[in-house]
Amino acid sequence: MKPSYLFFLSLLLPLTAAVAKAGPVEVEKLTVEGRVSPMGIDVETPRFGWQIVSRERDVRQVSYRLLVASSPERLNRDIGDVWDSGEVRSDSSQWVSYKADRLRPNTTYHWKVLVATNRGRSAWSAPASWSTGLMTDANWSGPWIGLDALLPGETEDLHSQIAARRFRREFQVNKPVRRAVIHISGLGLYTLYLNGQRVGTDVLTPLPTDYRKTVVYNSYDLTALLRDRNAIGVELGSGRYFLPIHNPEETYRVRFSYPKLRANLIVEYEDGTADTLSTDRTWRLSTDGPVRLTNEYDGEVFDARLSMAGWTSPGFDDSRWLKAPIVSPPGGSMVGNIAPPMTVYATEKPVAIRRFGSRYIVDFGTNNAGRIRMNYTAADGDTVRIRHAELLAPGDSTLSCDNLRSARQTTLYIGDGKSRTWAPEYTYYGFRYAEITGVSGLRETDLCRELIADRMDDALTGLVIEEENGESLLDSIIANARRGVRSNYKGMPVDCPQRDERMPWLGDRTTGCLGESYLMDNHSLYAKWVRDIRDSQLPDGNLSDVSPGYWQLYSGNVTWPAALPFACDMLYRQYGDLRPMAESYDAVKRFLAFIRANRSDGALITYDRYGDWCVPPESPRLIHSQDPARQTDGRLLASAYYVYLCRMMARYAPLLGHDSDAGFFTREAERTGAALNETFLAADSYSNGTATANLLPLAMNIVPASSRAGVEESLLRTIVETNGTHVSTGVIGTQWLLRFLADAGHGDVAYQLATTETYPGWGYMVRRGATTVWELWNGDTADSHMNSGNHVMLLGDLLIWAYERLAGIRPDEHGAGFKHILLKPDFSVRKLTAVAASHPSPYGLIRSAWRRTGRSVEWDVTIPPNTTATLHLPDGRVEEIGSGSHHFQATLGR
Ligand code: RAM
Repeated sequence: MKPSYLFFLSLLLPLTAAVAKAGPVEVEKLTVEGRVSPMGIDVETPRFGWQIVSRERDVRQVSYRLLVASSPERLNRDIGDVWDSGEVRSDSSQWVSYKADRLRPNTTYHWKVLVATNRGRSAWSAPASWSTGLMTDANWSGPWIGLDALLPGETEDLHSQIAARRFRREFQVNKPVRRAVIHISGLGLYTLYLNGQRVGTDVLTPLPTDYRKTVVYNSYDLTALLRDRNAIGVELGSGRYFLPIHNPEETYRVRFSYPKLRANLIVEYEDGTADTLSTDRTWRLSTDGPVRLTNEYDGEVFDARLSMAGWTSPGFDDSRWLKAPIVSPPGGSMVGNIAPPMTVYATEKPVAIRRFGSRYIVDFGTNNAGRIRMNYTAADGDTVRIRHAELLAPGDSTLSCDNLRSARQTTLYIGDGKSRTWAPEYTYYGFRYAEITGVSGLRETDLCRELIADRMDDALTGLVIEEENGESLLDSIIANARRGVRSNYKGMPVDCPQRDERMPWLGDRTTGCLGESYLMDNHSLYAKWVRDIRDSQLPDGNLSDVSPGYWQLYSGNVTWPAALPFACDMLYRQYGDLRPMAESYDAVKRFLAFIRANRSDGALITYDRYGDWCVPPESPRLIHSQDPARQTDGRLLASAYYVYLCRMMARYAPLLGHDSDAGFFTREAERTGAALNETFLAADSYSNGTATANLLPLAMNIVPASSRAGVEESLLRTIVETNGTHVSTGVIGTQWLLRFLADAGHGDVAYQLATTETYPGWGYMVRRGATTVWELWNGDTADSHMNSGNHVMLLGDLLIWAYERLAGIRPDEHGAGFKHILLKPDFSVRKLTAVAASHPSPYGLIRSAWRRTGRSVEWDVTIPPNTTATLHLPDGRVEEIGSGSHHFQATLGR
């Protein structure tokens, strides 16, 4: 159900209720590296965070004391034998670094914290814990095992197909066990079983990386599952490691190798001794299981007749299985649990099932990404076929698969007459519709759709917008954005979840990552992704436009790789985490040096690869406009982004101890900005006067003061007069559009652009039945070969504008992670009567809800303890507030 405006008003109640009986201040939501109780992380200096809860107002932390103990008992007795921070006078309650002896691998640590505030002291928080992984490659034992060969029936071609590899190993436990943890990675994808049970609820593990550089592994606590006699079973699917599309001529596709497994199970006994069980030749391997063929794009073939009942339990006869061969390692360093693995985050019933002869067309009501789980008994030898698509063909009785390109998106299930629930394990599909054949009768209870994405908290990230005459179309647009963003999170942000691409294109997320952070807690995903991007860097500084670099596209353009510094900046701005930028600073610097050395002529940056990708074209069928008047000079795009990035580096240099770089980057920005103006600015308009050409220099503050008003007028003319207040921008321009208009006092124009129901626009997509965001403004009419129904790149800055300008919530320039908040809604939009939103910041929930009646505005805000805010009232007053809930009334200024 959609939250209402009143719901947001009510959000301040639980805060008070939670502490009604306790003292004035409490501490909760303890995190390590931004995550609640993470397991198996390899961070040497983890950082702690906590939230303060209080019914008092204006609460500020004065000091904290943090204890880390080696056992819950010690912690309970207030003994920090690993680390006792002592009382530290500081208002930091996020990203507080561990400062004690080196952490041990494969160890659980227990911690708690108490704080003193200006309103009193808290008691100790409830205890929390985290555990370390193996920390370094050297701590791993045992080789990788697998089968470096294709078997009969397997192929490595345009539709590569490989059967799942199954591994098993039995072992005995003879002494009382204190703790048993397995550290495991299976490439491309693995599922882990112990004693007949699937371990955990993660799916599509491990997270995707460039396996030559980084291999992610996961750690699972198996203590409770161990018996005297045990069996481990692991199954491997191909994922991205065994190339789903192999075309020797397409050398940009990275070919890794065949599926392989590495695991270390460490059993610690009560008597203080320990055993490590590692993958080696004593493990058994079989390719005769039911998962006959796996391919992320094409799907999976499951032959239930080959089920091998009991293969993950002790006592199964594996005497005919192979002794697992030792294979070469993938090459990358092992990195523990870098971000939470994916999971099934929602299960949905179909909204309609229609029968056409022997075929059933199932409609799930919305476009999304996941898989169908069947709860259907197929007769022995019968094949159930499930095909998936985003669209129906005209007539609505068959799927329209043209926009999937070569991806088959098909599950085949061959029955054995037994009842079981089944779903493909090593793929996901982008779809709204499915066609099912090979079943006799299909009821709603026979199937469901499981939605798959990274684990992320998206509670309390709502936004409600009311117009004079009721609901705003913007609510539907944001719902579509939310669905699209989530379905494209696949351990990396991919461009689309359906066709034979699903690639982590950088440019799609440059600004997107910031907007997405208002919909869900995307910190870990992007912290992981910036590492992926760094992994792709060549010695000369160049970065691939796709990272992890499954496609090696080193075009050396500026706008796509800009996602690296932009994502680092987002992580600092939204979460207060400076480490991603600290770790990427050098990579960004080298990238900018590469651009300067190889892509410039004088001060101007002269090379660009994608232009203002996907502007609305001149004809409805076209994917890319051929009309030069709609396109923006690539030199302008590249130079403007270069200026922006140099300024960003100048801002971060002193924060990261590179003070001497600041001057250099400032000069670089000035030089290139001046060259840009010199080359492109004439008669108060840049270049050929596209909206993007005038917008970028304005939004990035490159326009000389004397021309600002004129250029702004040119931009407004293009938007309003030439394009009838419709977007005319592509992926690049749209990243700046709405925010600039709102900030320049054209809130009504921004709102109209965002909500217009006629082509082109996001509202148009909604009116045409879209339930996600299209790749193309003309996604309903354009050629299908590059026309995904579920891309998020055209969102541009829409989400940022909605949360930061309409609801008015954003971190202040000097208050990274919402330590200091800027509350500044754009009350000027005439059509709007009320906006309410909440944002779960690292410090706690921020809420802003305003309503306008005539010229009078009522505004309720709440900010969490240990934050402050500057608040801009509609009558021009500016107030500084402390934590708690505040009510304001004001009259709109002129
Ligand atoms: C398309 C992708 C992506 C975009 C690139 C340039 O193939 O889908 O969204 O970044 O092109």
